[in-house]
Amino acid sequence: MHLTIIKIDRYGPWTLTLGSDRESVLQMLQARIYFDIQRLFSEKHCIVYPNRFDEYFAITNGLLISELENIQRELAKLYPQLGFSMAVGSGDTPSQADRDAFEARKNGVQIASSGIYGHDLDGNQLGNHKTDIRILHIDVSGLSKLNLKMSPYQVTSMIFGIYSRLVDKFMEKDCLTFYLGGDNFMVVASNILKEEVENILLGITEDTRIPLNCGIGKGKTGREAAMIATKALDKIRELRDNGSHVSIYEI
Ligand SMILES: Nc1nc2c(ncn2[C@@H]2O[C@H](COP(=O)(O)OP(=O)(O)OP(=O)(O)O)[C@@H](O)[C@H]2O)c(=O)[nH]1
Ligand SMILES: [Mg+2]
Repeated sequence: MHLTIIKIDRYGPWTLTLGSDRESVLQMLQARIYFDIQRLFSEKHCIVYPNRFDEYFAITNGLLISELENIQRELAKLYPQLGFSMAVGSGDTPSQADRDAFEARKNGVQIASSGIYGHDLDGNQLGNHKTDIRILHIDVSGLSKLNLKMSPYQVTSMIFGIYSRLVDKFMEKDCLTFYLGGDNFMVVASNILKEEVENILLGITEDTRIPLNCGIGKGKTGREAAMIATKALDKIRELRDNGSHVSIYEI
């Protein structure tokens, strides 16, 4: 699979130039940048996961290098005060792709216009459309009921506890977990078995007493895999409405 990690260049030093009354300005800017990055990649059937607000992971299977260059140019036009570099990584698992992107950036291997790093890629494609991407969409079952018993901040603490456990457990399986807001997480997975997913989620529920549901989807592009994972999650809700209790559903 192929991942592209987009980074705002020299962001730290640049933030200092705004003076001390900068935090609200930075938050507004980061929200806008995330909007534009998600928009530009989504138009090309990729999905982006935000990573610590100043870095973004895009699932870029099937994207052309030229399309990546176009996105980079668009971002430069929208934010002339900043620079955006991209590191492309590939691997059999999401963790390997993350590692590969990291190495390419570290070694300064530029594959296209300045600021796009990567190792050997198959032609002009950032990935092979034939390789399926697998995404898990995980969410808390019945968060609304918990909202009646817990304060907003208690809910946050609970959600972050789950996030931390998901990150650790799925990292052991070479998968990357992202928090998407509310009670939603997506795991970029490779060929992890459904039983392994089940064991991880049951373990977390045992620790936290919080039930989790998980939809699993496969697709040729990031957006397609995410869409099918969400469809699978919605199917669990539909089954529940009809009286059957299933917590993992794969399409
Ligand atoms: N990012 C994202 N957030 C969502 C999605 N659906 C719901 N949310 C958020 O998650 C919160 C909880 O919604 P639900 O998960 O539908 O509520 P619930 O009571 O847990 O219902 P069930 O999950 O069906 O048991 C909502 O308030 C939204 O903030 C989604 O598909 N993606
Ligand atoms: Mg929920």
